[in-house]
Order: sequence, then C-alpha cells, then structure tokens
Amino acid sequence: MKRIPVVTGLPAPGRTTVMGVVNVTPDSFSDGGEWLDPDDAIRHGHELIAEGADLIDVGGESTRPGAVRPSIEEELRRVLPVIRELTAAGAVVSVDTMRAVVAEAAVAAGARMINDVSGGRADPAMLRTVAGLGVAYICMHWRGHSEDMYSRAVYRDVVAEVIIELREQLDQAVAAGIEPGRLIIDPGFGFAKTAEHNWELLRRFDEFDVLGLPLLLGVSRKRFLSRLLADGDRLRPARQCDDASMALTVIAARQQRLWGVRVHAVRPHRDAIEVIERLHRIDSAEQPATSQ
Ligand code: PMM
Repeated sequence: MKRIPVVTGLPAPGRTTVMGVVNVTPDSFSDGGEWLDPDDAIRHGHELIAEGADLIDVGGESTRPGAVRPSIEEELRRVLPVIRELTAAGAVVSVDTMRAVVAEAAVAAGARMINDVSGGRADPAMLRTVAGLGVAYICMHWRGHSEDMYSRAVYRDVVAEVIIELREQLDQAVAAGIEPGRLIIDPGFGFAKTAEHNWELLRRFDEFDVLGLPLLLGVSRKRFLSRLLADGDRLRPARQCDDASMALTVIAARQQRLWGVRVHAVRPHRDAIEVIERLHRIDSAEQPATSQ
C-alpha cells in the first residue's frame, strides 16, 4: 500500500500535498507580472486556497533563464505582505527564496517552510539559518543562477548525477542541523537541465526513492512542456500547459515517496489527486490483511 510521506511541521492531508504557486515577480516564465501587486497576489493566494491548495508557495525572485536578481529589499517588499496576510487568514505558507535573510523574515511573518531552489548553494548562511528556524525545507538540485544555468546542463547520466549532487546538498543540510524529518527533495526540473534531461528525470523518477526522503514534483507550466506542445516554432503558452502538467502529476502520484506537487492550476491537480487516492484505497482494500 502507498504511504504518503509526512513532513514534520506541515499539514498531513493523507494524500499528495498540493502547493499553489504565487509568484510576486514581474518576469516568471509561468505567470510573470500577473501578481506583482501585493493585493493581487493576496487575492490570488485566497483563490488557490479556495480551489483546494494545502500550501501556498510565495516567491519574490524569478528563476527564469536570464532573469536579473532583485535586491534583498525588493524581494522582502514583494513577499512579506503576502505571507503576512495569507498566514493571518489561516493559510500554510512557504517562501520560495535562496536568501537566508528573506527566509528569516518570512518565518517571522508566518511562513512554515523554506523552498530554496538552490538547496543551500546560493547563500552560505541558508542551511544554518533554516536549522535555527526549525521549519521544513525543500532542498532542490541546483548548479548555479539562471543567467548561465544552461551552460551547466552537462551530464553523462543525469539521474545518477542529480542524485549524487542532491545527496551532497542533503548531507550539508543535516550537518548544519536541519532535522531529516523536515526535509523534502526536488530534482529541479528545468534548472541546469535541458528538455531531454527533464524527460529522463521523469522517466526514472522512482530512482529518487534511494534518497529516502519525501519528493516534490515541480513541472507545472515549465518550458519543456511548452516545447513538447509547440505548434511548429511557436511554443505553447505556459498557461496552456496545465493538462500536460496534470498528466505528469497523475503518473508521479503513484510513486511511493511523492509528497507533493508545486502547481499553478490548483483545482485540476487537486481533483486528479483525489481520483488517484480513491483508487489507492480500492487497491489497499483488496490486499489480504496479512500482506501489510
Ligand atoms: N520552479 C520554479 C520556482 N520555484 N521551486 C521548487 N521547489 N521546484 C521548482 O521546480 C521550482 C521552484 C520556477 O517556476 P515558476 O516560474 O513556475 O515559479
């Protein structure tokens, strides 16, 4: 029977967790500019909760290839009001940041998880800070900032190398004092990966079970889907890739260690997960009592 991983300090809905994305940025690939005004971002966060999000991931820095990093002050200005409002309304919020000072301020504002796409590699103070904050931590595979990440997309065996590098990042996280029960891993689709690398990671996603930690799937509205669904040279717009991303959610949600999905279109992903979990209940009901 599939057991849904539980992460210390986060809700355990008894099925795959749905993380709704609120990018308070002018230039994210998926939804850049739509929620740059904090009031719009807060409203969008409420909409995602109403659609069934278990957690809202608030980010103030775009990781789009070639994106210019905002100043720390600008990043704080973008995310803090949104985190404050959503947590005050009872939402569980994570902050998508690579900066320790932003992580600290976000937790003071109510965030319960740090989603660090650099997995501790962008800011030397991040892992110790997260350990001190005692919150959940998403450790994503990362090789460098977006301005030159594609030059780093060189692998002999992408799955094996991402696992080895993630293991190093995880060892550092635990050495810094983060409790293993608060860790979630993410292969980092699109980050220093070509489309081919992303497909290979998806095809062999279950190999990440070897790390023994809950897994997050972050493929929603990513460029490799826009490319797959392109009409000749015209990429499919990111917002029209939700069905494709749902197909990947459906496949991954059958995986033992899948903890959650990070998505922009919450309702369809949540609905798909409900269907899968319902089928799992039938599967497990059919198991003989002795086979547990
Ligand atoms: N992708 C983006 C931003 N943050 N966080 C995690 N953990 N995993 C991801 O794959 C990830 C992320 C970039 O995509 P967006 O523009 O849709 O936010």
